[in-house]
Amino acid sequence: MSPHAYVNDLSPGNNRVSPRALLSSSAARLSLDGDWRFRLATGLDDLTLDLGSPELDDSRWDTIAVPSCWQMIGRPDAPRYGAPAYTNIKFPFPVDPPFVPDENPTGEYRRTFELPEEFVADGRCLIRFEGVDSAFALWCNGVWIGDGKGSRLPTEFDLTHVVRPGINQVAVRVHQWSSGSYLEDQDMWWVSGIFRSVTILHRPSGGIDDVFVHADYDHEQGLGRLRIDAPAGTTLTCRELGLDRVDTAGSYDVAVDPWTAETPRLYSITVANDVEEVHLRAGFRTVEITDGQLLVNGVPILLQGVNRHEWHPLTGRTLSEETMRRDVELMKQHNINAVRTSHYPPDPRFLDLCDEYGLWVIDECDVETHGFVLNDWRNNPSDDPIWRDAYLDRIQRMVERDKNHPSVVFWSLGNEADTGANLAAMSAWALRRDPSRLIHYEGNRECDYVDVYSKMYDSLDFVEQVALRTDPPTSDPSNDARRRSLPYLLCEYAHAMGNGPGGLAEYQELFDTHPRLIGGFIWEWIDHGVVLRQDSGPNAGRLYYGYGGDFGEQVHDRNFIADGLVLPDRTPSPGLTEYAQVIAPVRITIDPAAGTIQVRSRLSFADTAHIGFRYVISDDGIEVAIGDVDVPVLAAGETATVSLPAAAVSPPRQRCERWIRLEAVLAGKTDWAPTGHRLAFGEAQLTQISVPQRPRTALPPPPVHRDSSPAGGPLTIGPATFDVRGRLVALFDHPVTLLPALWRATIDNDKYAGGQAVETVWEPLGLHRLQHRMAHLAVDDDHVSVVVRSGGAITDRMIDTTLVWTAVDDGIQLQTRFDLVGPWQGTIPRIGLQLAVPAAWDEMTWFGLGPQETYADTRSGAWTGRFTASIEQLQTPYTRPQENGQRSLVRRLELANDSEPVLRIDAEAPISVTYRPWSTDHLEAARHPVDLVPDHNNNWLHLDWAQHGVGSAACGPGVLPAHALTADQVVDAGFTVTFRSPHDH
Ligand code: IPT
Repeated sequence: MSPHAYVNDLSPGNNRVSPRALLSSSAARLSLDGDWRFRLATGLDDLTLDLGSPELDDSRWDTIAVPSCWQMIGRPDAPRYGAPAYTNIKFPFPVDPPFVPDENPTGEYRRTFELPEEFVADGRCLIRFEGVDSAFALWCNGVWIGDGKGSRLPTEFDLTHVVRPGINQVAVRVHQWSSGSYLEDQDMWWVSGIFRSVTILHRPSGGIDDVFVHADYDHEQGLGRLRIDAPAGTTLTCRELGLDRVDTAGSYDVAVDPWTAETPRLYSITVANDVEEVHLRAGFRTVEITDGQLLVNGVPILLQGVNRHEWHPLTGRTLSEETMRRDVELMKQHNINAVRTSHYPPDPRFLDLCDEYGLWVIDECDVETHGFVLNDWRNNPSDDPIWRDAYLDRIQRMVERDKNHPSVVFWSLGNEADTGANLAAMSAWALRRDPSRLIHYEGNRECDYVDVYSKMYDSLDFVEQVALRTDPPTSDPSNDARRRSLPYLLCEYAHAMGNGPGGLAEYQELFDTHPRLIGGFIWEWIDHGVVLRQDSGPNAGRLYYGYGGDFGEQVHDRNFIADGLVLPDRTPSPGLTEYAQVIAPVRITIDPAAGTIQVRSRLSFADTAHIGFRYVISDDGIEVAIGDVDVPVLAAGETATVSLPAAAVSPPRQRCERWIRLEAVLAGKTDWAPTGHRLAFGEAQLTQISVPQRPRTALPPPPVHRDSSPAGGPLTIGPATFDVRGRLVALFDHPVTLLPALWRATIDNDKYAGGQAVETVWEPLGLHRLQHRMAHLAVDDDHVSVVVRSGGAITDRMIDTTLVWTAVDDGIQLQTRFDLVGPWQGTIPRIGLQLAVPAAWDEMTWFGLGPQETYADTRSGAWTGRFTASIEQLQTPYTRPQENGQRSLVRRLELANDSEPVLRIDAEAPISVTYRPWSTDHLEAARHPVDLVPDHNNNWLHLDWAQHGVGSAACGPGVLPAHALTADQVVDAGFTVTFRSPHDH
């Protein structure tokens, strides 16, 4: 038999120790993290034959850090060991299970370590690998020890028979591809190596190898019940609960504060005997499904979650504790209460953090066979008995490792592996081993071996049908009654790729209304960008983040890997701020007519004692009063109504738009945010000026067009100068030009099937390459009125833009009107004007929604105010450049040059504004943010009557009708703005 048989065989591993919990213990341990000798072999024909031999001279080998992913070493400037490769569903090798190609990059690792006497004095000495991707073999002191698979799962081997006090030597051979790869086809980068920690553990004889803490909570009695599975003769101590070295064989009813994600109360416990002490933290809670609802401690809960992959742009799937903590803190700061560990068990320290900070966890097993779908699921391992052991092995290793974490409420069998007997067997095993938790698996549509009806990316209509139980029945009628009795979960929805996701508020509205809906998890947490450095051009030297195809992959899935709520460097994207407000712990509704503010708690357990309330009153966006509002402490789910503050009741001194905003902020500091951190807000307009969502024009339809007759020479009307054909050339002596614009730099959601696919609708109309004709010109003493007809080559569908310029006292007014010409149908990206203004105008101040970007269906996270930002700050650097940075409902804006205002624009009714240092064409052409270079002469200002929403069509529903810009809405379309010189004010 070949010495590498394990690479291609079905065994989950050989010679391993039975799986058990990861315990913090008094027994000796030695970390093997640090430098190892390393050599990368090209494949099985290139191996070091005596790799395991202590005599092998490896002094000329490289050194590599353990843990790490070898493809990430040296990035961005000096990568040494191949490159990461991205595929979503496709296997990057022929689908010939369980075999993988001979061309199989293989990392050979060696190191020595000094073992203190105590490790060998008695008992056993183990070595534990927390994660090795994807298959590996181990030697110690020249002896073959065993092999393993299951990349994101722990593996332990017994070294007792080979180790000795003093210097010992280990060697590990790690193969990028193995039979295990068929079960690990997650939507992520293929990277390899010993990517989590390695430890040597002393297991004293008579020690405590494993502990299973059962900490239930009886909400009716307010009692916790503590039961421990531990070796006979061990004792249990929990000072706080008055338990002092009681027998672990007993069961203890104790008055406790329960654990919930909102109140993550943990109790330190010690399990001990004469030879060993292990320390754990118990959280008391009981999880159950009753009447189609998910109850924790008897209370229905709503999961407001994210799917989290483990990623860092420099280190790949190797994460520092600091990075994990950052993720958890960012989630808590943005009101997220749940994590699905898509699609594998995370670094175990992450679950400690979830216990500590409070997050509900769906712990997902390392199983995904998605690539088989591209071959009609032929030979899918999920239903093939030869793979059964491999499946069972994986669920056992996950459950055993993570069984003591109160945060884990669901075991998930895996992702996108279709359905089959092996998955059902995993479920049965988990249920037997741990009846206290629930089983999740989205692929089991019939719901005959799961506890929750889980789906992905369903439309609002479908979700509502499920909520009302009017959805179609199961395929096997005998499953229907059970499925209808289960709660429904969107384990993935709202695809956060690029600009978006839009329409979160509508989903949340459904979740908040129907008890059967227990919430959802946004896809996904982070853009998995890989750090790169731009090597030439004006941005040479700058870092950016690569995606699929940037590493020479022959097959790849482009930027589908950049679909997170945080950018690769963990900067929150506007989507995260939007989500935070949509799932805020309190809903604030202000009713100016009644003079009241209503605050409703959306919490399930905690009261609002930790939340303070403060109001801000602003006149035309300028803050005129701030103060505290006394809101009584609300129990979970309660509502209170208080009066508007007195300052809000007195009328403003002059005619203006007066708004009040009530902010809910942290009253004191928490583990995850400082005092004053904003959790939610609500706002209302106090004065009666109405703010239409879309302006209507006062201009009549354009005159029957005829060729314009050039006037005598350049025209000047007030501060505006036009060329002979009526085209704007200057405003207040600054060069400014203007043209109609219908295109936006394609967002990811515009490209895919569920959306108004650009390729089928917008491109054929040539909206990205409009040609223009001045179709009409009329001039008198203080008016210039023109009609510009614009259209794309080939088509007779065009748009007439009427522009009427009128000199007014302190500036010049522009009235616009947009009329579609020909049989238009469907959606249009935007309708408005694109102005080229001087590049020196580097700052914008606006009165409208802000501070972040907003689109028709992403307006929850922004409020009405006056905001200032540099042109740089106005851009959102999406990992793949695309339309971004729009500010909506803008009534007034001011452009400034070095903080010196140069141009003011007042809109009669609110418009949308986008300001950027490059044109839409330039933005469209860029593949990465470093491809974008500010234009030499111009900045580009879009003033839009409307823009199409963003939706979630990259992998979900498109823009909802209410947020779409469709041809039939273009009736009396147009807006009026006045350009003024700020010096006049
Ligand atoms: C779904 C996957 O579960 C997830 O891993 C990710 O790939 C996501 O799509 C898209 O980014 S599967 C999809 C075919 C619905």
